Amino acid sequence: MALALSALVVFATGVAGGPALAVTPPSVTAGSQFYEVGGTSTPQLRTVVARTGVDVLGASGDTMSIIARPADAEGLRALGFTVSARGPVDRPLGPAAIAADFPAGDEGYHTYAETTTELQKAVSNFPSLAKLTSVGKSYEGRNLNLLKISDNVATDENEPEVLFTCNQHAREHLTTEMCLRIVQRFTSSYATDPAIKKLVDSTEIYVLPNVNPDGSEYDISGGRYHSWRKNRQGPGTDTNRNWGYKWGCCGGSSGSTGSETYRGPSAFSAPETKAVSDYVDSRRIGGVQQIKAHIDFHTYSELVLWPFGYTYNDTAPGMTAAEAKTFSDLGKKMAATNGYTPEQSSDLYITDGAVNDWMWGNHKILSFTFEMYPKGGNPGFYPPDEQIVPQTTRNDKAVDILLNAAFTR
Ligand code: CXA
Ligand code: CA
Ligand code: CA
Ligand code: CA
Ligand code: ZN
Repeated sequence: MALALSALVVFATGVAGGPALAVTPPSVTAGSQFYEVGGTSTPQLRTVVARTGVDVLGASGDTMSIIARPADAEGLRALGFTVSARGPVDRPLGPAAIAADFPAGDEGYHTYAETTTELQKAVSNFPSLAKLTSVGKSYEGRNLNLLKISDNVATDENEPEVLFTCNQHAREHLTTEMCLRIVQRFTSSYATDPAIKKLVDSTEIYVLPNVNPDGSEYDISGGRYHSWRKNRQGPGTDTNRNWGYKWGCCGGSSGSTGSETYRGPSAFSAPETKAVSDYVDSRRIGGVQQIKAHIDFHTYSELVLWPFGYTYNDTAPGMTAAEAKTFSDLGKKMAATNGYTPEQSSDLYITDGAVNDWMWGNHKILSFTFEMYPKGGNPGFYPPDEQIVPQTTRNDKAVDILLNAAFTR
């Protein structure tokens, strides 16, 4: 039974042994390998690699980690990069064919159902501090849960609002744990920690632990990991290339459905980005955006990133030199507490349609991306669950700094 069921899952997903999907991203193509690409020390060189359509996992120093087919690796070598294979993508099958939880050994991570339960527990344990709503539904119909944390939580008070979003990319599971850490800390430490109480009393904290629940559930289905990045709408859209600010403008996303950075047919074509952006739009009240600051958590590379991503320039229409300095000062201040590397996101590589450009470009929200642990390719997207506590607590001070920054805006 288990065998038949896992064979069925393999068939349905088109991974290893099943028929090729009509559209097959490199990360799920038989024969795909992890590679390290040397000689990628500048944003321009990293952008060249990203534009070839290989699956970029992270970048550190002069090396990028990617998933690619051997033919892609040859192509990169022909372009002059040093490319070293680091092993096959597929991980061994775990015992379960149905994902009641994460693969064996990683059960400390929270599935979508477990995450929802944690949010419900926060509300039942701290009803005056925590309120659970949804900003809408994913493509497959899951609620995009939003937890508000504040004193007098039922009332929309005139306090700076701060948004934390996690798991836009399916396989970046450590980020959901980061959002849950924020929920835990600002509810259970409220009564005992005066610094926490002060922040909770004076702001309205919004936590959206999973922007892409269809993708993250798919990624752990069948008792093994699938290295899935996108949402689950048709061939999958990269939600972090689907936001409606200079969408598709600048070669920082792909129009090919099979690409890992497929931007979708139009801005906000993904129900997930549409729902979150509608929610943020709705927080513009009487012409004043209530949300002042935002972090979108990703993995990996240990970076603090800020807009704009669509251009290498530090300043642009909608980004004065003074505003760019505000971003870089605050980004550096946060990075000094967690040991990440602070930089404008285009210093990594060019992106268009990413969340931070929209949050800042459309709403003047101080919007950052944190690329969490690890720094390099190992253990990549799948750190053992023992890393959850150290790698999420690592960002406590940076989160507090962002909340404090919301006051001065
Ligand atoms: C990123 C995030 C936000 C703006 C620009 C760049 C990096 C992110 C991506 O490419 O979307 N990297 S990641 N998490 O490996 O996909
Ligand atoms: Ca679990
Ligand atoms: Ca309040
Ligand atoms: Ca308010
Ligand atoms: Zn990501």
